[in-house]
Amino acid sequence: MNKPLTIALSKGRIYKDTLPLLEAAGIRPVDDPVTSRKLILDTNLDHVKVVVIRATDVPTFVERGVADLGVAGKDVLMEHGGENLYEPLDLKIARCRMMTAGVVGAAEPEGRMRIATKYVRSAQNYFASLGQQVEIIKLYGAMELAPLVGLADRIVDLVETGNTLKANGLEPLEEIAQISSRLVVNKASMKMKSSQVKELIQLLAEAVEKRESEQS
Ligand code: PRT
Ligand code: MG
Repeated sequence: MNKPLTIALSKGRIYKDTLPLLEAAGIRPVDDPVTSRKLILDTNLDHVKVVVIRATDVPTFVERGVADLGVAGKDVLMEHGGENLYEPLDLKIARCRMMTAGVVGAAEPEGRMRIATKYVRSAQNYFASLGQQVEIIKLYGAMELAPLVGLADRIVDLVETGNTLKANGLEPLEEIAQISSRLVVNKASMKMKSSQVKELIQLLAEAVEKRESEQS
């Protein structure tokens, strides 16, 4: 007997890149979240559902067991604090880097640097690891604007192509972390639904391997 399994995904790039991996594991959502507006998607398997939520909410859903598994960016997990979750697999999708950036050619400011970011915890940990005292300014978006208007000296943000920074006269400086999306699993589900969860992890791991070997 198959126990019910709920998988938490966010819309956007994670959803798009996770679909082929789920497909390889034999799971296909019946509805498309972009067109259907449904938040709970049925799949080809009666016992498997997909919930579509905000990227930053995925760890909360999985930690609290309303989803058994989920896919979340390492950036989101670093901010959330992953202590109450298992993180058994790097799906190697939605890759980018978390970086500091500043105005092109700007000198390092004297005194305490002001850092604008939505990644408060990651930024704090990074500068603490350097023994550098900084002032963190929490923003919810458009971080690139902060150095341009004099709100901050530097930002901490995700960089993929670098085009967003460039378009705003900013340059990447230090790399804080390599980011990719991870499979996360609720701790109780790992025990209570062990064989199903482990089988799914195994199938996803094989799909990731296969895709990586085809790409290289
Ligand atoms: O929907 P909501 O806004 O709540 O969530 P979200 O914005 O986190 O979702 P989404 O789909 O935008 O991002 C989901 C995850 O994708 C993130 O948590 C990252 O792990 C991963 N990811 C990979 C990225 C990028 N690449 C990325 N480039 N997330 C965001 N960006 C943004 C970045 O913040 C910056 O604004 O793209 C811009 C930079 O891109 P380049 O190519 O110009 O350098
Ligand atoms: Mg977004």
